[in-house]
Amino acid sequence: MLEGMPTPSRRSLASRSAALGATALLALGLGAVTGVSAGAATPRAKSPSVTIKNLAFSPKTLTVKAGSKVTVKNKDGTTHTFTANKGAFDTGDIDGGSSATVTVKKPGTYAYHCNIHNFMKGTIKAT
Ligand SMILES: [Cu+2]
Repeated sequence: MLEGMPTPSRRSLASRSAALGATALLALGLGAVTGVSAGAATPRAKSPSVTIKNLAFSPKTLTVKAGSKVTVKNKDGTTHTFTANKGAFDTGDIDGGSSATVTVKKPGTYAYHCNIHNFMKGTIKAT
């Protein structure tokens, strides 16, 4: 009968919730390291980003929804900018190792470049 075993059942519940607690703590710890808030199932879709490394933007073409904030992470040791060719957005100088955010307001295709290194180019598509 079910009434015959209340103690083992309670014990296994307790150890299960302890395991869940450890998992939650682990997730929180990972979130702190990556900067992604815990519980966000699809962080990429919600916070699109462009990474600068070795004097190049990555990805070369990024598609976002109009109105999105795009985070630009500069992983080089030198300063870069993230500047729309026609002025729709511009981070200004982003020091090496830091990041900046722009909002891509309207749908369209935006070619952009780095003001300091004119050969650095990329495209944002907003839908
Ligand atoms: Cu640059």
